[in-house]
Amino acid sequence: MTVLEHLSVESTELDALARRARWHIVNTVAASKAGHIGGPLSATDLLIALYFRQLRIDPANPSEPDRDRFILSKGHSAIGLYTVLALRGYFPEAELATFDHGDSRLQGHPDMLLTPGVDSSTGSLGQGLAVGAGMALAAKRLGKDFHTWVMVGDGEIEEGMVWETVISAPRFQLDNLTLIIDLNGLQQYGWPAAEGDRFDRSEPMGHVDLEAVFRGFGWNTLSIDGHDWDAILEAYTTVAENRGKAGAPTVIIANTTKGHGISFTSGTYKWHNGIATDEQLELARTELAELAEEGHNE
Ligand SMILES: Cc1ncc(C[n+]2csc(CCOP(=O)(O)OP(=O)(O)O)c2C)c(N)n1
Ligand SMILES: [Mg+2]
Repeated sequence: MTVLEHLSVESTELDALARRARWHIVNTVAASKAGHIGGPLSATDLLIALYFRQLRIDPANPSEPDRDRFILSKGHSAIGLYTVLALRGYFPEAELATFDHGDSRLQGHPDMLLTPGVDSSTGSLGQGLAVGAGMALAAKRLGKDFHTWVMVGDGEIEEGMVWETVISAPRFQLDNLTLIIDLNGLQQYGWPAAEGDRFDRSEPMGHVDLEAVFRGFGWNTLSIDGHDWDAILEAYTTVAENRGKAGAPTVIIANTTKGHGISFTSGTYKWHNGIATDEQLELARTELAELAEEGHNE
């Protein structure tokens, strides 16, 4: 029988898991010689907390109809999702080594037809929130109480399609839908040289009061530090407590740092993607030294 429940992993263990995940991300991308770094690293803590504390899922039954859903709309951060899915038990951590190989289940962007635990194929930015709203609406119509979570990037929300759903979701009273914005202040490139490299978190949404905008469209809003376990867990708990009561969808605006957790990748668009050298890998390993000794799925 399927058991759908969330885990109650302590913050200290979440931290160890996040370090392990960050090591997998930088190491796997280096070994596969392709993939993204900065976006997966800014999202790691949010994803670890979601999968180890919040989602009601059963890795042994990835298609269980009543499971909570998660859509990584910023699909280029696939290696971040695969890493967390592996740690959570959907497939062996060793399989991460096949990332982006032609015959692998772990393609460069998530494919729901290939990878256990992936609820929607993504990669073309802007689409995931609309898919998630469809799932949330279906849950309402079918009388099911699963929750749908979607994560977007801050560059991604420049896509117009995102806003079609931001406008419509409150009209359907989708209080079973939560959007996480990974507000890392950077996207793929910096500003043109004439304007200088700003590195001031002002790009791409720095001039927009996102909380006010979402509130204006009828959303519940939470704004947090996306690398602070207490803040993340409190926000997720608030969402859980409002389940079926909030009357409207909720957005968690998570202030993060692109490339967080490793010194040379932190805070720069230049590690949006990239292959670490052997020396850089060694440095990353040292910095993430508190790696959990044993995996959860080895
Ligand atoms: C429709 C679309 N346009 C362009 C791209 C190429 N692309 C991949 S990642 C990226 C930048 C995304 O920035 P952001 O949403 O801020 O993501 P993060 O900072 O979390 O990596 C771009 C332009 C894409 N995948 N899809
Ligand atoms: Mg970004």
